[in-house]
Amino acid sequence: MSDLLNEIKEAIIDGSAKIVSEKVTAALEEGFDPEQILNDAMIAGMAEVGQLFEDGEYFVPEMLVAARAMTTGMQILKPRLVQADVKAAGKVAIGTVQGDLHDIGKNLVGMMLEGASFEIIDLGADVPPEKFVEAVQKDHVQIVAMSALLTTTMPSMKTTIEALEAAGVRDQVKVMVGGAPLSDQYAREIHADGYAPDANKAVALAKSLVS
Ligand code: B1M
Repeated sequence: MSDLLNEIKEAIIDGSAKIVSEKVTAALEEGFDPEQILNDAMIAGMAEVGQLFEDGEYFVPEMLVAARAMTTGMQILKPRLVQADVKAAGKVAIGTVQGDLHDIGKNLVGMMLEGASFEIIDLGADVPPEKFVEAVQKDHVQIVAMSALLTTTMPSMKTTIEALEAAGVRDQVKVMVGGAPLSDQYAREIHADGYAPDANKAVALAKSLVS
């Protein structure tokens, strides 16, 4: 990997938003592909942060500053990743499920969907089932997109799908799910319409769900 990408990765691990900002800007000026900066440097850095947490070397505060540094880098990359078309491909309500505060993956998926001309209604993190239901009823979205990063919050996806059924709107929307602990099998078990392991596949899935 190039020195510059390595420096971005290290700055994510160190949680230095300032260095991430400088180096991502420099990498773009040098002509690096935004997706390469994102995947090879930034996401790779976050994976390492997760490993350090698992190994007991990092704690929540370190994860938090790394997340801030990641968000800073994503904001710089956003205009290059998102080149929205005029016509919306469909409307998506996206959120991280109840009890879960991890929003970086959700934001990334939202950003990529926006880049693929979807209109995004971002419900944020820690979203209770009724908020998703409300988005279907009031905003008439075609897709409900749920993210979960914790094994303990995955069941909230099932609860949300049940809430959509109880409100009588399940047939009006497609439900897609994603997040590190999820799998295709889990998505089928909870009767979601699709699962995507990463942001690019989420775009392909959303397109197929509305086509
Ligand atoms: Co936490 N955390 N965290 N954390 N955190 C993880 C997830 C963990 C794996 C770390 C570890 O142990 N190795 C672990 C979960 C274990 C488990 O349940 N299996 C964990 C834990 C335990 C916790 C706490 C419980 C810690 C504690 O308090 N003791 C706590 C829970 C708080 C809560 O949510 N209630 C907690 C807190 C936090 C912070 C708040 C400090 C911070 C989040 C800040 C934020 O998001 N604004 C944080 C962070 C940063 C992480 C790690 C290090 C990084 C997550 C991340 O942003 N990755 C994470 C370790 C790891 O992931 N290796 C960890 C980068 C992001 C781009 O990837 O989100 O996976 P990801 O998204 C991907 C795909 O999953 C997919 O596409 C994205 C792009 O490719 N995807 C979708 C995601 N959503 C999708 C939706 C789709 C489709 C695809 O369709 C709708």
